[in-house]
Amino acid sequence: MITIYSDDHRAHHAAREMQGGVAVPAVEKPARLDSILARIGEVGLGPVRPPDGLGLDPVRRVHTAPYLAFLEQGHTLWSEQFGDIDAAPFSWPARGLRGIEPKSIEGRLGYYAGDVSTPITGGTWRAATAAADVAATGACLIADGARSAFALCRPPGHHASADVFNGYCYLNNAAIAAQVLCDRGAGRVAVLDIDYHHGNGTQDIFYRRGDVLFVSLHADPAVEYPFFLGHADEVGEGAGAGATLNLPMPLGTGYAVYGPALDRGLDAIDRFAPDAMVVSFGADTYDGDPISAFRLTGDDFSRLGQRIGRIARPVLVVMEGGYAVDALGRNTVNFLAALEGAQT
Ligand code: OKP
Ligand code: ZN
Repeated sequence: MITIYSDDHRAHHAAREMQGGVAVPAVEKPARLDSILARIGEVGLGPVRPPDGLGLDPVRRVHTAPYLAFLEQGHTLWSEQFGDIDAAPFSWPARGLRGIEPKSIEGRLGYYAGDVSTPITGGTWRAATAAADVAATGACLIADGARSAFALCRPPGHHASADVFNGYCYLNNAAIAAQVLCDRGAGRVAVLDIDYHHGNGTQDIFYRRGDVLFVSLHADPAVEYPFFLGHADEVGEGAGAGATLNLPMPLGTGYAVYGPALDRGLDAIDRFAPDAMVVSFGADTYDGDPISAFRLTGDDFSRLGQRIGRIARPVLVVMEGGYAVDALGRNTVNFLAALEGAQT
């Protein structure tokens, strides 16, 4: 399987994130991709190539212009006031307040942010746009006839909506890829999100559309981030009614529960008969993940890949979460190799 990768992800390396009320070293860090790249080389998964430099056009198809302007300038404006440290919000337009964009950078951070754990650093814009380019390039390869491709990118994207950054995500790489597939002629695209966390951004972006099916397997939002979306009764609206499927599962879920849920999701995708598929892949469903509570093993990731590969559609895999850095390369490449093997 071909991998698309840009070294520009290193520009985004947040010093800290908030967990349990204190600032701790950020778990979404450059070493994650080093682990995956090393394993790709070890097992000879396939070639690794840079993105095409597609620019911001694919990004603008998914995100609003004011949001992109904010993301691009945000750290510079913040630094003029607070110095060269990572920018984070502390105030939100919660219930009872007016949701209009303030003028000050502090206010704008709260306006566009969904949480306090997604710092905007001096290199965030560069890394996030490179990640979007990696995903868009992968989508072009699929549109040009590849059976599979792997967009190895960070920061991740599935929590980011058209105009909200949260959950370590700024630009929604998987949504950008799905939109590229639509724009390149796919009549129907399925997004299968198997990150541990619900892909609230991707769901929101496609919620009212019937041409993009969104299927997500994740920890129950009643007890896990992102908390405010991802329940089973969210099924889409308007033209998108029936084109969202959420399969939340309890903390502690292992393969005995996860496998049958995946089959349900894949059945729905089969019925939808998409021209192509985007998999938002997170390895944070792993037993040893430091911020998650599912119990998949290294071998289970091979089983997931095999089941998804058997669906016999062109597949772009887009990297999302996974924070057990030592096992991340093995788990991810287990998944990719099994997926490709089941396709042929
Ligand atoms: C991003 B992705 C821990 C706070 C962590 C953010 C999680 C973001 C996950 N209590 N909150 O979906 O892997
Ligand atoms: Zn996750």
